[in-house]
Amino acid sequence: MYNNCLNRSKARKRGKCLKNIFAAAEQFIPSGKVVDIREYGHGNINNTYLVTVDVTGEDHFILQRINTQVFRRPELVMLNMSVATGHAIMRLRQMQLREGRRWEVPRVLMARDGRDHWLDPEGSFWRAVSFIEAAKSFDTIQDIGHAREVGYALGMFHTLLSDLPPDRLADTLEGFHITPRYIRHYDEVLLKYRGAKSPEVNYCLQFVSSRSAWAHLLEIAKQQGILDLRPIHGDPKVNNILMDTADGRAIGIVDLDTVKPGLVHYDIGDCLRSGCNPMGEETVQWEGVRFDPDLCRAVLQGYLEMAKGFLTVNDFEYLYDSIRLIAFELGLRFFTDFLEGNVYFKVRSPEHNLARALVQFRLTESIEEQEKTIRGIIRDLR
Ligand code: ADP
Ligand code: GN1
Ligand code: MG
Repeated sequence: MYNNCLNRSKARKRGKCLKNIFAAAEQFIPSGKVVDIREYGHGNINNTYLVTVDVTGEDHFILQRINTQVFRRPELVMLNMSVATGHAIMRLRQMQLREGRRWEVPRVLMARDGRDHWLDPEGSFWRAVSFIEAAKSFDTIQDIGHAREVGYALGMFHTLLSDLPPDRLADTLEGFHITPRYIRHYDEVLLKYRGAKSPEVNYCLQFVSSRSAWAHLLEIAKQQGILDLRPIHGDPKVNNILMDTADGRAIGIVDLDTVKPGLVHYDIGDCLRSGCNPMGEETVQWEGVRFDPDLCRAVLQGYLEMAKGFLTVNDFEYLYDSIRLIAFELGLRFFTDFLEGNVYFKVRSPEHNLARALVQFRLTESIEEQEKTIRGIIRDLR
């Protein structure tokens, strides 16, 4: 269940937990007072808070308790964040942004002891980042213009890191986006599953088994040297992309915990599976989920406007498969987590991850049904 103490009910536990959040927030302000703390955003992994302080000029910041069940080496997450943001800021200074555009990079804030994080008495890992003002993120794609900006944001991010040697980044989450590893884990979990086999569970079981051989293709292309490792974001879904509240243009991308060496295909696939599903990944009406080709064209147009220059012929060859694969992979990750008893993603009910898996599998089917159209869009934009 959502393990967030601002809404946790057990009074004693909640009291202790609140004390830790306030204590954590205070670590990241050199002077002044914390005025308010509230939950922020809808991330599935960390606990995120917006902190208001009475310091003029810097009146808000983002405070996060890193989920160390997921990120076993949070110090590496912080190291990557500082390498990636440092490089992006340097590149940004050399770049001419188009008229009227802004691009913001979240900054790591230091704790009073000069470190980039603070451990509370219970051992929780807290970090703070600068708040990007006058910006908003959406959980679902709003329209064609939004889709184009979401693509632009990913293209901008890849451009800013395109000359950073990937080996300067650590692997913060081993196996992340390595689909064959998710399949192996799924097989192990399935052997132990003793729960009910409802029609929905059976649909998912069938769905995975009919696609698991194909799911190795990006990793095979990587091993064969057809696709190269580059710095990637890892999680460029719609709600990690911030839009300017004044003009609706993309101004930044947050959630840098999964920045690491990887295939840009993981990012492109993730951005498209998220940006082309107008019903969103949390809908309960999974049967109505559809991959929208017009949104796909817009996201890719926005992306390629920035990134076309560094994509190779081979990169283009694998674009369609990466869209299909990352939707499938996320469905598999949600479904495995459901079978395993919800140990990874935050959930609101025991069936939440099953509902999310159904959405991604239906989205995958819709991508498959429209293969010709999607390949046509990619061909047109090359
Ligand atoms: P999680 O890893 O749990 O997804 P995120 O880092 O994505 O956590 O933060 C959750 C949400 O908070 C984001 O989707 C975004 O809307 C908002 N957010 C995060 N960092 C910032 C920031 N620096 N400025 C403004 N909003 C932010
Ligand atoms: C998680 O943290 P958040 O909500 O931005 C997950 C992504 C999934 C996403 C699905 C580290 O992202 O991989 O695509 O949920 N992040 C991690 O909503 O596993
Ligand atoms: Mg997030």
